[in-house]
Amino acid sequence: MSRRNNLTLLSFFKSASFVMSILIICIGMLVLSGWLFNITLFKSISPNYVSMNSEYAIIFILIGIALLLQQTHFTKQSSIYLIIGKWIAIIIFGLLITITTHSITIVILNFFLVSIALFLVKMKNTLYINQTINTFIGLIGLFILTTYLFNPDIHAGSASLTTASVYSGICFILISLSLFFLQPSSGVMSLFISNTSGGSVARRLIPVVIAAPILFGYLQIIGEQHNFYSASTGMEFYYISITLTFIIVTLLISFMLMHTDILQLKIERELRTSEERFHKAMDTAPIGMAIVALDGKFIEVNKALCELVGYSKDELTHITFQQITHSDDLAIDVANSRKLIEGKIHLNQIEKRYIRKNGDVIWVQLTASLLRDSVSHHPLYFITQVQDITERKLTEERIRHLAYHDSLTNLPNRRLLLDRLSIAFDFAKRYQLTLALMFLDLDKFKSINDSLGHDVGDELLKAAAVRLNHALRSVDTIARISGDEFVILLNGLQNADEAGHIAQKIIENMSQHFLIHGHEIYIGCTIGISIYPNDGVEISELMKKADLAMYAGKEAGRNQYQYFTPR
Ligand code: GH3
Ligand code: MG
Repeated sequence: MSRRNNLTLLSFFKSASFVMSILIICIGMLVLSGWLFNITLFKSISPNYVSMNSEYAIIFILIGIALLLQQTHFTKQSSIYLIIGKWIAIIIFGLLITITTHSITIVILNFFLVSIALFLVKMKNTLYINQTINTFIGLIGLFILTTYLFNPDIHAGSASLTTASVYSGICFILISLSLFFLQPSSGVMSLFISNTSGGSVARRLIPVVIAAPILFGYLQIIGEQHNFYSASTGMEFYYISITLTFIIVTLLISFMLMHTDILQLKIERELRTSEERFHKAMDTAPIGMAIVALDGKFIEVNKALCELVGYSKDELTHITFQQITHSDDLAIDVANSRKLIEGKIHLNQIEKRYIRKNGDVIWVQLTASLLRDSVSHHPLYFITQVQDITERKLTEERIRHLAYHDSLTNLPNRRLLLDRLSIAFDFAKRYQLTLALMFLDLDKFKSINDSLGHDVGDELLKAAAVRLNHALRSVDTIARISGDEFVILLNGLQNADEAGHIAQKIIENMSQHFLIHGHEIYIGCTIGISIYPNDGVEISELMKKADLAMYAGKEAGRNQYQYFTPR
C-alpha cells in the first residue's frame, strides 16, 4: 500500500468515526421519540415489537455526543471538549449504576465497558486497554445482533429476542468501530493500514473476529430450540462461558496485535534512526558521496560532493552523472556502470574528470558499488564515493612532464625523443615512409657564454628553442639532448630532398639576430641529416649518422646543413 493510499484510508476512518457517532445519536433519538410519543409505527412492522428501554436510548445519545466531543483534535484550545467527553462517560457510568439495580444483562455489562472505553479514549498509555475493550464491545454487539438474526421464531414472539436487540447490537458495533476509528493511526488500528506482516495478520483476523460471535449467536438459538438451557442457570452459564471466551479471544488478539505492533514500531524507529544516522554520516563525510539511480540521476548527494562540483543539492538531484562527466571519461564510466549491473564487476574504481558548474575541470577518484534488493537481487542504485584528486593529478602531470622535458627550454628531452622515434620508426616501417633525423648544434655558442655570461647563454637557448619550434610542423618533434645540441625528427616526408629544404629554412631563420637582455646576438647553426631507410633502419645508427653529418658540416665551415649520404 502506498503512502498516499494510507492517507486516504486514514481520513476515511476519521470521517467514518464521525458518521458512526452521529448514527448512534440518531438511533438513540429514534428510540426515545418512539417512547415519548408512543409511536406505533414499529408495532405495525413487528407485532411483538418491544421497544428498547428509554434509559438505554438516553445512554446511546450521550455516548454519541461523548464520541463527537472526543473527535476534536487534542490541542490546548480544544482539550475542554475532551474533558467534557470524559465527564459524559462518567455520567453514563453513574446512570448505569441506577439501571443495574433492575437487571444485570449482557447489554448492561456492555454499557459499563463503553463508559470505561470512552473515558480511556485519547489518554496516554491506555491505548491498548481501550482498544481491547473496544474489540470486546464489538464482539458483544455482533453477538446480540446475530442471536436476533438467527431466531426462526422472530414473528412467533420470543420474549428475550426483540427489536431492542437490533438497536443495541448495531449501536454497540458502531461504538466499537467509532472508538477504533477515533485513533486511526495509532495502536492496533495502525496495523490495518500498515503493509507489513503485522498488518496482513491483522487484516486476516477480521473474519475470525466477526465469525466468533456469529457462531455463538447461532449456538444460542440452536440451544434454545432444543431446550438445552433447561433452567435459567443454564442460560446464565452459557452467557458466562461466552463472555469468558470473548475475553480470552479479545485478549489473545489484542496481545498478538499489540506485540506485532510494538515490534513494528520498534523496527520503524530503528529504521528511522539508522536512516538519520546514515544521512548525518553522509552529510558530514569529508568526501563526496551520492546515491545514484541506475540511469545516472543523482538521487541523494552530500555537502562535500556539492562543494566539489559547485552545484547545489537541488541542482544536482535534477541532473545525471553523465552530464557532469568529462566527455573523454564518459565511455569507461558508463561501461563500468553497465558491468556493475550485469554483475561482471563488484566495484567501479576509476579516476575521472568532472566539469564543475563554472566550467573548471577537476580530477576525482570514483568508487561506485551497486546496491541490490536483498531478496530479488534486482539492482536498485549505485552508491558512489568521490574524492578530489586534482592536486595529486597535477603533481603527477608535473612530474611526468619534468621526466620527459628539458627544464630550460621545455622541449622534449632525450627520453621523450627516443619514445617518439620508436613510434615513428614502427609506423614508417609498416607504411614504408621516409623519415629524416637532424642533428642541430649552435655555432660558437661557448663564446656567447664566455662574453655575455651563462644567463644570457640560457636565454639564447630558450629563444632558439622557440624559433626552432615555430619553423617546424606540429607532427615533427624537436628535442634538446644536451648543451646547444637539438635533434629534430621529420615525419612523413615526400622524399629525402625535402629535409634539405627544411634545414635550409631553419638555418636562415636562426641566422636572424636575437635580442637578449638588450644584446643583439647573431648565432648560426649547423645541421647534420640522416634519412630513413636510406641511411639505416635502426634508431642508434641514424642518430650516429646524423651526428657525424653535423660534424662534417662544422668542419666544412659551420652555418650549413649536410646529409650523411651526400645528394
Ligand atoms: P661549435 O660551433 O663547435 O659547436 O662551438 P661551441 O662553442 O658551440 O661548442 P660546443 O657546442 O662544443 O659547446 C657547447 C657549449 O654550451 C658547452 C657549454 O659550455 C655550453 N653549455 C652547455 N649547456 C649549457 C647550458 O645549459 N646553458 C648555457 N648557457 N651553456 C651551456
Ligand atoms: Mg655548439
